[in-house]
Amino acid sequence: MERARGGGRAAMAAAAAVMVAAVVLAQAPAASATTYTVGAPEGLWDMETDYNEWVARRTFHPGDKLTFTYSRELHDVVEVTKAGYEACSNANNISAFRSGNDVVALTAVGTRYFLCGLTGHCDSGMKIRIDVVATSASGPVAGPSAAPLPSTSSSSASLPAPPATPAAAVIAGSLVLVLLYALLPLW
Ligand SMILES: [Cu+2]
Repeated sequence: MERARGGGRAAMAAAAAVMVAAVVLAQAPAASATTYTVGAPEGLWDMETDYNEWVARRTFHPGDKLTFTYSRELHDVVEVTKAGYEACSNANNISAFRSGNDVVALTAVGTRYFLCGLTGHCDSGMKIRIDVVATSASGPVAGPSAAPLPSTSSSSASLPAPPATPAAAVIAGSLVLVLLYALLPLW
């Protein structure tokens, strides 16, 4: 009888631990969402920034956001189709922004295309293609071969590395604590 009751308590404790762990894990993706200011830190949404290079050094996942920061007198932001991106045409635009501080949510996996709608700006390179890729289940792989630069310029030697998310360590620590608290009353 005593063994059976003890077994029941252990099972409940284990179930509670699993539930708490599930909650912790469910919150992990949201915690790692990132807001990127387009072109920053070296540039912004302007005529000088190399957006191909900027994009190549970053990985975008669902839940991330883009912020386009610019002078409203000088630029705007138009989301276009692939065809519009390639032709620098905003004739069939998906949406347009002109607040000077526009936030765009990257909600799903896929490719998004943005350009400046002012005459000549897109042709001068003011357009950006964002590939939104699924977050890998095993977490970010911060290997030494990450983000190869298309062009080797000496000025890019001191690029700040994207911050590594210690989510896995936090989750592991939480799990240990949860299990400790759950099993403590049994001793
Ligand atoms: Cu412009």
